[in-house]
Amino acid sequence: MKRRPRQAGVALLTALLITAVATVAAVAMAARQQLDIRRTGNVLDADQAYLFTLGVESWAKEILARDRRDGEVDHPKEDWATILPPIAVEGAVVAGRIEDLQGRFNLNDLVDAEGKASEDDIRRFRRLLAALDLDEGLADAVVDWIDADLDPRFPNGAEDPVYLGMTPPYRTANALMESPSELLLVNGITREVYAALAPYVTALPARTPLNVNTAPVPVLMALNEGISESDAAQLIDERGDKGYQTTEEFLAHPLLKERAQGITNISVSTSYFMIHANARFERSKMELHSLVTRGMDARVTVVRRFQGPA
Ligand SMILES: [Ca+2]
Ligand SMILES: [Ca+2]
Repeated sequence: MKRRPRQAGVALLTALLITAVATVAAVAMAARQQLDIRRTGNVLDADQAYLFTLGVESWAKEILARDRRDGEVDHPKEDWATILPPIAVEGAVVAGRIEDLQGRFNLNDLVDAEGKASEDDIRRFRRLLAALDLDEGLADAVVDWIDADLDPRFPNGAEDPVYLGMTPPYRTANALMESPSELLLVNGITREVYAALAPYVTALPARTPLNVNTAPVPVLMALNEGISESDAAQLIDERGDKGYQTTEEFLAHPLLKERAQGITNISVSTSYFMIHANARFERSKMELHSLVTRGMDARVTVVRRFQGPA
Protein backbone atom coordinates (compact mmCIF):
# COMPACT_ATOMS: atom_id res chain seq x y z
CA MET A 1 0.00 0.00 0.00
CA LYS A 2 2.80 2.27 0.93
CA ARG A 3 4.26 1.82 -2.51
CA ARG A 4 1.08 2.78 -4.31
CA PRO A 5 1.91 6.48 -4.66
CA ARG A 6 5.21 5.50 -6.11
CA GLN A 7 3.53 3.01 -8.44
CA ALA A 8 1.11 5.71 -9.46
CA GLY A 9 4.05 7.98 -10.10
CA VAL A 10 5.70 5.31 -12.23
CA ALA A 11 2.44 4.73 -14.11
CA LEU A 12 2.17 8.41 -14.78
CA LEU A 13 5.73 8.59 -16.04
CA THR A 14 5.13 5.55 -18.22
CA ALA A 15 1.95 7.09 -19.59
CA LEU A 16 3.76 10.30 -20.33
CA LEU A 17 6.58 8.37 -21.92
CA ILE A 18 4.16 6.41 -24.09
CA THR A 19 2.36 9.58 -25.09
CA ALA A 20 5.66 11.26 -25.84
CA VAL A 21 6.96 8.31 -27.83
CA ALA A 22 3.65 8.00 -29.65
CA THR A 23 3.77 11.69 -30.51
CA VAL A 24 7.37 11.44 -31.68
CA ALA A 25 6.49 8.30 -33.62
CA ALA A 26 3.48 9.92 -35.19
CA VAL A 27 5.51 12.93 -36.20
CA ALA A 28 8.26 10.66 -37.52
CA MET A 29 5.75 8.51 -39.39
CA ALA A 30 4.11 11.55 -40.95
CA ALA A 31 7.52 12.91 -41.91
CA ARG A 32 8.55 9.54 -43.27
CA GLN A 33 5.40 9.29 -45.31
CA GLN A 34 6.07 12.68 -46.86
CA LEU A 35 9.67 11.70 -47.41
CA ASP A 36 8.60 8.43 -49.04
CA ILE A 37 6.31 10.24 -51.43
CA ARG A 38 9.12 12.63 -52.24
CA ARG A 39 11.72 9.90 -52.36
CA THR A 40 9.65 7.82 -54.75
CA GLY A 41 9.39 10.87 -56.96
CA ASN A 42 13.14 11.38 -56.77
CA VAL A 43 13.83 7.74 -57.54
CA LEU A 44 11.54 7.89 -60.54
CA ASP A 45 13.15 11.15 -61.68
CA ALA A 46 16.60 9.66 -61.22
CA ASP A 47 15.58 6.55 -63.19
CA GLN A 48 14.29 8.79 -65.93
CA ALA A 49 17.47 10.89 -65.92
CA TYR A 50 19.55 7.71 -66.09
CA LEU A 51 17.51 6.48 -69.06
CA PHE A 52 18.13 9.82 -70.77
CA THR A 53 21.91 9.45 -70.29
CA LEU A 54 21.64 5.96 -71.81
CA GLY A 55 19.89 7.64 -74.71
CA VAL A 56 22.85 10.00 -75.12
CA GLU A 57 25.16 6.99 -74.93
CA SER A 58 23.43 5.22 -77.81
CA TRP A 59 23.46 8.46 -79.79
CA ALA A 60 27.25 8.59 -79.31
CA LYS A 61 27.71 4.91 -80.18
CA GLU A 62 25.90 5.47 -83.46
CA ILE A 63 28.12 8.46 -84.29
CA LEU A 64 31.25 6.42 -83.56
CA ALA A 65 30.04 3.51 -85.71
CA ARG A 66 29.26 5.87 -88.56
CA ASP A 67 32.70 7.46 -88.22
CA ARG A 68 34.44 4.09 -88.55
CA ARG A 69 32.47 3.29 -91.70
CA ASP A 70 33.71 6.61 -93.14
CA GLY A 71 37.38 5.73 -92.69
CA GLU A 72 40.09 4.54 -90.34
CA VAL A 73 41.73 7.84 -89.42
CA ASP A 74 40.52 9.61 -86.28
CA HIS A 75 41.19 13.26 -85.59
CA PRO A 76 39.57 16.17 -83.70
CA LYS A 77 37.94 17.74 -86.77
CA GLU A 78 35.57 14.80 -87.19
CA ASP A 79 31.90 14.77 -86.21
CA TRP A 80 32.38 12.59 -83.14
CA ALA A 81 34.57 15.29 -81.57
CA THR A 82 31.73 17.81 -81.66
CA ILE A 83 30.29 18.61 -78.24
CA LEU A 84 26.52 18.13 -78.05
CA PRO A 85 25.28 21.28 -76.28
CA PRO A 86 22.46 20.92 -73.72
CA ILE A 87 19.18 20.32 -75.52
CA ALA A 88 15.64 19.89 -74.24
CA VAL A 89 14.00 16.54 -75.05
CA GLU A 90 10.85 15.04 -73.61
CA GLY A 91 10.96 17.23 -70.55
CA ALA A 92 14.64 16.59 -69.89
CA VAL A 93 17.78 18.53 -70.72
CA VAL A 94 20.57 16.33 -72.05
CA ALA A 95 24.12 16.96 -73.20
CA GLY A 96 27.02 14.81 -74.27
CA ARG A 97 30.48 14.61 -75.70
CA ILE A 98 32.82 11.92 -76.95
CA GLU A 99 36.44 11.82 -75.90
CA ASP A 100 39.25 9.90 -77.58
CA LEU A 101 41.05 8.07 -74.77
CA GLN A 102 43.96 7.05 -76.99
CA GLY A 103 45.10 10.65 -77.09
CA ARG A 104 46.09 10.06 -73.45
CA PHE A 105 48.92 8.02 -71.96
CA ASN A 106 47.52 4.58 -71.06
CA LEU A 107 48.84 3.79 -67.56
CA ASN A 108 48.27 0.08 -68.17
CA ASP A 109 50.90 0.22 -70.93
CA LEU A 110 53.47 0.46 -68.13
CA VAL A 111 53.37 -3.34 -67.99
CA ASP A 112 53.40 -5.96 -70.74
CA ALA A 113 50.93 -8.79 -71.17
CA GLU A 114 52.75 -10.81 -68.47
CA GLY A 115 52.51 -7.99 -65.95
CA LYS A 116 56.24 -7.17 -66.30
CA ALA A 117 57.48 -3.59 -66.40
CA SER A 118 57.67 -2.23 -69.97
CA GLU A 119 60.76 -0.01 -70.01
CA ASP A 120 59.97 1.89 -73.26
CA ASP A 121 56.58 2.91 -71.93
CA ILE A 122 58.03 3.75 -68.53
CA ARG A 123 60.46 6.15 -70.23
CA ARG A 124 57.52 7.73 -72.04
CA PHE A 125 55.65 8.12 -68.75
CA ARG A 126 58.71 9.71 -67.10
CA ARG A 127 58.91 12.21 -69.97
CA LEU A 128 55.21 12.98 -69.53
CA LEU A 129 55.77 13.65 -65.81
CA ALA A 130 58.70 15.90 -66.71
CA ALA A 131 56.66 17.74 -69.36
CA LEU A 132 54.10 18.47 -66.64
CA ASP A 133 56.83 19.68 -64.23
CA LEU A 134 56.19 16.70 -61.97
CA ASP A 135 58.77 14.44 -60.34
CA GLU A 136 59.82 11.72 -62.83
CA GLY A 137 60.61 9.46 -59.90
CA LEU A 138 56.88 9.00 -59.27
CA ALA A 139 56.87 6.60 -62.22
CA ASP A 140 58.55 3.87 -60.12
CA ALA A 141 55.71 3.67 -57.59
CA VAL A 142 53.06 3.74 -60.34
CA VAL A 143 54.77 0.82 -62.12
CA ASP A 144 55.02 -1.13 -58.84
CA TRP A 145 51.30 -0.56 -58.26
CA ILE A 146 50.48 -2.24 -61.58
CA ASP A 147 53.28 -4.79 -62.13
CA ALA A 148 52.70 -8.35 -60.97
CA ASP A 149 55.80 -8.70 -58.79
CA LEU A 150 56.38 -7.52 -55.23
CA ASP A 151 59.89 -6.12 -55.73
CA PRO A 152 60.05 -2.35 -55.36
CA ARG A 153 61.71 -0.55 -58.27
CA PHE A 154 64.85 1.40 -57.52
CA PRO A 155 64.94 4.08 -56.18
CA ASN A 156 61.37 5.35 -55.72
CA GLY A 157 59.27 2.20 -55.96
CA ALA A 158 56.68 1.08 -53.43
CA GLU A 159 55.18 -2.33 -52.82
CA ASP A 160 53.15 -3.81 -49.94
CA PRO A 161 55.48 -2.88 -47.03
CA VAL A 162 55.02 0.84 -47.81
CA TYR A 163 51.23 0.64 -48.01
CA LEU A 164 50.84 -1.75 -45.05
CA GLY A 165 52.53 0.91 -42.95
CA MET A 166 49.87 3.49 -43.81
CA THR A 167 46.70 4.32 -41.87
CA PRO A 168 44.52 2.59 -42.84
CA PRO A 169 46.87 -0.05 -44.25
CA TYR A 170 46.26 -1.47 -47.72
CA ARG A 171 48.07 -3.47 -50.37
CA THR A 172 49.28 -2.82 -53.90
CA ALA A 173 46.86 -3.84 -56.66
CA ASN A 174 49.56 -5.64 -58.71
CA ALA A 175 47.07 -5.61 -61.56
CA LEU A 176 45.91 -3.34 -64.37
CA MET A 177 44.18 -0.17 -63.20
CA GLU A 178 40.39 -0.05 -63.53
CA SER A 179 40.42 3.73 -63.44
CA PRO A 180 43.18 6.35 -63.41
CA SER A 181 41.78 7.53 -60.06
CA GLU A 182 43.66 4.58 -58.53
CA LEU A 183 46.69 6.83 -58.86
CA LEU A 184 45.47 8.54 -55.68
CA LEU A 185 46.34 5.35 -53.78
CA VAL A 186 49.90 5.30 -55.09
CA ASN A 187 52.69 6.44 -52.79
CA GLY A 188 53.73 10.02 -53.56
CA ILE A 189 50.70 10.89 -55.70
CA THR A 190 49.07 13.79 -53.89
CA ARG A 191 45.77 15.39 -54.90
CA GLU A 192 47.77 18.16 -56.60
CA VAL A 193 49.90 15.70 -58.58
CA TYR A 194 46.78 13.79 -59.56
CA ALA A 195 44.99 16.94 -60.71
CA ALA A 196 47.96 17.85 -62.91
CA LEU A 197 48.24 14.34 -64.37
CA ALA A 198 44.58 13.33 -64.73
CA PRO A 199 43.81 15.16 -68.01
CA TYR A 200 46.65 13.30 -69.78
CA VAL A 201 46.31 9.73 -68.57
CA THR A 202 43.80 6.92 -68.90
CA ALA A 203 43.52 3.27 -67.81
CA LEU A 204 42.41 1.06 -70.67
CA PRO A 205 41.81 -2.70 -70.36
CA ALA A 206 44.46 -3.51 -72.99
CA ARG A 207 47.73 -2.20 -74.41
CA THR A 208 46.95 0.60 -76.85
CA PRO A 209 48.92 2.74 -79.30
CA LEU A 210 48.80 6.50 -78.84
CA ASN A 211 46.73 8.38 -81.43
CA VAL A 212 49.05 11.21 -82.51
CA ASN A 213 46.08 13.00 -84.08
CA THR A 214 44.37 13.57 -80.73
CA ALA A 215 47.24 13.69 -78.22
CA PRO A 216 47.74 17.10 -76.55
CA VAL A 217 51.09 18.92 -76.17
CA PRO A 218 52.53 17.20 -73.04
CA VAL A 219 51.66 13.74 -74.37
CA LEU A 220 53.37 14.48 -77.70
CA MET A 221 56.39 15.86 -75.82
CA ALA A 222 56.59 12.50 -74.06
CA LEU A 223 57.03 10.59 -77.34
CA ASN A 224 60.79 11.06 -77.35
CA GLU A 225 63.63 13.05 -75.82
CA GLY A 226 64.03 16.55 -77.13
CA ILE A 227 60.49 17.27 -78.35
CA SER A 228 59.91 20.76 -77.02
CA GLU A 229 56.62 22.38 -76.14
CA SER A 230 56.73 24.46 -79.34
CA ASP A 231 57.62 21.37 -81.42
CA ALA A 232 54.57 19.60 -80.02
CA ALA A 233 52.38 22.64 -80.67
CA GLN A 234 53.61 22.74 -84.28
CA LEU A 235 52.96 19.01 -84.72
CA ILE A 236 49.39 19.63 -83.58
CA ASP A 237 48.99 22.66 -85.82
CA GLU A 238 50.10 20.70 -88.86
CA ARG A 239 47.49 18.01 -88.40
CA GLY A 240 45.38 20.35 -90.49
CA ASP A 241 41.73 19.53 -91.10
CA LYS A 242 42.28 15.88 -91.85
CA GLY A 243 44.89 14.76 -89.35
CA TYR A 244 47.97 12.69 -90.16
CA GLN A 245 46.78 9.95 -92.50
CA THR A 246 49.43 7.40 -91.48
CA THR A 247 52.00 7.02 -88.72
CA GLU A 248 54.68 7.20 -91.46
CA GLU A 249 53.44 10.63 -92.46
CA PHE A 250 53.64 11.77 -88.83
CA LEU A 251 57.13 10.31 -88.29
CA ALA A 252 58.37 11.90 -91.52
CA HIS A 253 57.64 15.35 -90.11
CA PRO A 254 60.86 17.42 -90.27
CA LEU A 255 60.66 18.05 -86.53
CA LEU A 256 60.74 14.34 -85.79
CA LYS A 257 63.02 12.93 -88.46
CA GLU A 258 66.04 12.40 -86.22
CA ARG A 259 63.92 11.27 -83.29
CA ALA A 260 61.50 9.06 -85.21
CA GLN A 261 63.58 5.95 -84.50
CA GLY A 262 62.70 5.87 -80.81
CA ILE A 263 58.99 6.50 -81.30
CA THR A 264 56.95 3.32 -81.14
CA ASN A 265 53.41 2.29 -80.29
CA ILE A 266 51.59 5.11 -82.08
CA SER A 267 48.60 5.19 -84.44
CA VAL A 268 46.31 7.57 -86.32
CA SER A 269 43.11 5.80 -85.29
CA THR A 270 41.36 4.97 -82.06
CA SER A 271 39.47 2.04 -80.57
CA TYR A 272 38.73 3.36 -77.04
CA PHE A 273 36.52 6.34 -76.35
CA MET A 274 34.75 7.77 -73.33
CA ILE A 275 31.19 8.92 -73.85
CA HIS A 276 30.26 11.63 -71.36
CA ALA A 277 26.51 12.03 -71.01
CA ASN A 278 24.46 14.12 -68.65
CA ALA A 279 20.78 14.62 -68.18
CA ARG A 280 18.54 16.72 -65.97
CA PHE A 281 14.99 15.58 -65.37
CA GLU A 282 12.76 17.37 -62.84
CA ARG A 283 14.79 17.35 -59.61
CA SER A 284 17.33 14.78 -60.73
CA LYS A 285 20.65 15.20 -62.45
CA MET A 286 22.61 12.27 -63.79
CA GLU A 287 26.09 12.02 -65.23
CA LEU A 288 27.19 8.89 -67.04
CA HIS A 289 30.64 8.11 -68.41
CA SER A 290 30.78 5.07 -70.67
CA LEU A 291 34.08 3.55 -71.70
CA VAL A 292 33.49 2.02 -75.11
CA THR A 293 35.58 0.10 -77.59
CA ARG A 294 35.07 0.23 -81.32
CA GLY A 295 36.14 -2.61 -83.55
CA MET A 296 37.29 -2.42 -87.17
CA ASP A 297 33.80 -3.72 -88.05
CA ALA A 298 32.42 -0.47 -86.51
CA ARG A 299 30.76 -2.32 -83.64
CA VAL A 300 30.81 -0.17 -80.51
CA THR A 301 30.67 -2.04 -77.18
CA VAL A 302 30.43 -0.64 -73.66
CA VAL A 303 33.35 -1.85 -71.49
CA ARG A 304 32.36 -0.10 -68.25
CA ARG A 305 30.09 2.65 -67.03
CA PHE A 306 30.81 5.18 -64.29
CA GLN A 307 28.21 7.44 -62.72
CA GLY A 308 28.77 10.84 -61.22
CA PRO A 309 31.33 13.58 -61.89
CA ALA A 310 34.23 12.55 -64.12
CA1 LIG B 1 37.49 8.66 -87.74
CA1 LIG C 1 53.91 -4.74 -57.96
